[in-house]
Amino acid sequence: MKSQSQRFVSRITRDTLALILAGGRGSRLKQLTLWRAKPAVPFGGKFRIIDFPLSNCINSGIRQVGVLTQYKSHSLIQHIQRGWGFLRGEFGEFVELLPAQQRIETSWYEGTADAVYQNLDIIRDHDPGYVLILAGDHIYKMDYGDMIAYHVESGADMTVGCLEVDLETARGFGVMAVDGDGRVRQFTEKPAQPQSIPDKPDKALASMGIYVFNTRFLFEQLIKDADTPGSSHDFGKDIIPNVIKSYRVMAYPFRDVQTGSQAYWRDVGTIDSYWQANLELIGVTPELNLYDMDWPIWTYQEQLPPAKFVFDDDDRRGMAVDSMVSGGCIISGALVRHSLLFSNVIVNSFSQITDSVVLPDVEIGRHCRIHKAVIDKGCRIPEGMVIGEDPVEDAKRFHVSDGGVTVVTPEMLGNMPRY
Ligand code: ADQ
Ligand code: ADP
Repeated sequence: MKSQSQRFVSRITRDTLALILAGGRGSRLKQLTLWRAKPAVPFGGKFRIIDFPLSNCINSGIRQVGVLTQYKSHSLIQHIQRGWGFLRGEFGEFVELLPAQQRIETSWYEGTADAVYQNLDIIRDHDPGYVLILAGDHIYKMDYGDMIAYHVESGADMTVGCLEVDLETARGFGVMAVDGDGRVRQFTEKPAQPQSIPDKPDKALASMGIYVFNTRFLFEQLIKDADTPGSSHDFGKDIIPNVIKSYRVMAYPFRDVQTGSQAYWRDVGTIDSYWQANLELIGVTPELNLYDMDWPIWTYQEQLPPAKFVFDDDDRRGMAVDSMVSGGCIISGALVRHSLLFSNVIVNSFSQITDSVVLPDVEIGRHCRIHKAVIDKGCRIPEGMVIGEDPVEDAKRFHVSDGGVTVVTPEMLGNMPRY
């Protein structure tokens, strides 16, 4: 039987509309976001990044979700249409696409606040008590019910999800200072000199870019911001620094429910962090457990046959060790080591893949050596190609990141781009 507090949480999550901001490009992911929005970037063997906040909503009991899209949204829209249509409309459940469509202004979405403002009439129509605003481009597992309950119990007008990060990292975030009650007293978007937490000189309190609002309060603030000359219409730059002056804005620390310590949360905003976060998953006990059936990550899945490891004609064995290999893959007479293969990757004889992330629908010819690389969706790697052994050579035809990860996209090989 549900306890009183579970009932309370389920009542407020049912009264919440989640809006996932999925319009940003994520330009630091370089060629991986040339043809797709960052939330549509494949992650973890069979998912796309947006599946994480979407799954968090579903697992938290939030079944009314709008996804705000703009930049290169084709693959994102297709993914959501194919994979996220299972909610029951007749019970008032939905995942709805909200592309920039010039409903109010004759412009595309400007900042993140403008993106929400331009959908005010749609939000009004759904009439939720609370609006949960999420970023579509982070990897984490979080029960939003706890955050919304905290928001309601603390009598807040707005609540900001936050994390402790290193001072250096904090420059890329909204950084806040809170008082003893957890109320936000200062907020600076991407400060050059982030302020540290009083008893932790090397840490700062950073915004996760996720917010709970009482709906009426959100409307008031968005309408006020829309009329403010010079505003960039962004939550981090404009709305939060403004509302903390006169309203109750609370900071909600995101922690691991079991351990109480900092929870797994990754921005995967750069090629290096993307490569690393994917490869971390293949460890024996990764911080992000995708095998946890209490918090499943949902996605659109194609119907694919199992991965197959075969001896080639010369009896050369095809194998993968210390790796994750998704459905539809065929490894024939080749060796895959410490790598993550997404769906439908074919690796031919005499080839070796190490420390690499290979996105879906890639074919790797014979006698290839690929090391420390990210191979984008749809690449056809020709026979004998060597990637990741000579950064100078690689930089001439591919992209090499600061951390020495080689990124190869179909266009660099003369193949058609895939989204
Ligand atoms: P940024 O990381 O700079 O800062 P931003 O570019 O504003 O984030 O994008 C936030 C989210 O909104 C992303 O999911 C992005 O895809 C989406 N988005 C961006 N512009 C959009 C638009 N015009 N329309 C629709 N969606 C859009 C923010 C906060 C910081 C916080 C970090 C945490 O401003 O305070 O610390 O997120 O990552
Ligand atoms: P990164 O994480 O690499 O910095 P972001 O997604 O944060 O990339 O976006 C980079 C910049 O592009 C931000 O200043 C953001 O406001 C802007 N931006 C976000 N979405 C869009 C969009 N749809 N069209 C144009 N510019 C955008």
